[in-house]
Amino acid sequence: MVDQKPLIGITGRRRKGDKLRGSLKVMNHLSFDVYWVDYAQGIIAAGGIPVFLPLSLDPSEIIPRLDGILMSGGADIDPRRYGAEPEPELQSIEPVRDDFELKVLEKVYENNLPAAGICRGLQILNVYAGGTLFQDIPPHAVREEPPSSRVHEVTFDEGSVFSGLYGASMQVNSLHHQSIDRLGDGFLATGLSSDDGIEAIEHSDRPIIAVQWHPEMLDTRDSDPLFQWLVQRSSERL
Ligand SMILES: [Mn+2]
Repeated sequence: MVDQKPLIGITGRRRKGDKLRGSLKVMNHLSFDVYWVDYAQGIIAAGGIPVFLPLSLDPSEIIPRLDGILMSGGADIDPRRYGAEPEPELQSIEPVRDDFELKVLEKVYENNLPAAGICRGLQILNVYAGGTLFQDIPPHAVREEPPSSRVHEVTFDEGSVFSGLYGASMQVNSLHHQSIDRLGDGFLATGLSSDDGIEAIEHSDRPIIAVQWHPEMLDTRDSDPLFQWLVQRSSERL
């Protein structure tokens, strides 16, 4: 056992200055990479060291030096990435981020790095593996309540990674307006909502799991099993 904490990369998003409240007007045209703090807090609480990944990095230079990766939440993925045309209900997209994250996942697969996905993170993992998305599923976009509100149940398959982490079922928050339609190659849907939505996936032979809800926004963030799983699996590489 090496007495060292694993380095866990976390993806973020890009914004122009005029989209950031409080940014000086003179900086309106400048780009900012932004990251939610809660993902990093979850990793820190589980014993890992979070590393925010700027979108300009070449993934082939950084991914082999990391021990694990967390694919975070964010905007819709460009449907053309999974062979579909944009529907009217599609919300904002970030092609630069799509491009970066798909290259990150190429390197994650090459290096067999442990990975966890949250919300958009689950979706980009699915798209990378050849799956598709529903572009709008309004009942799951519960955005009028605090993001920590547990609004529906997820039931986990017996014997899955998730039943080992969370038990037979759990109540989760739900902020997503998209979800998995066709599952990507190698993934199993092992957590479902009562309306048969895919809420949790795990890879059949890689250390990759992902959830559609937001554990980092729940009051259980600092003891959440998803972060513990990621830090544990990443530690095994040290
Ligand atoms: Mn949901």
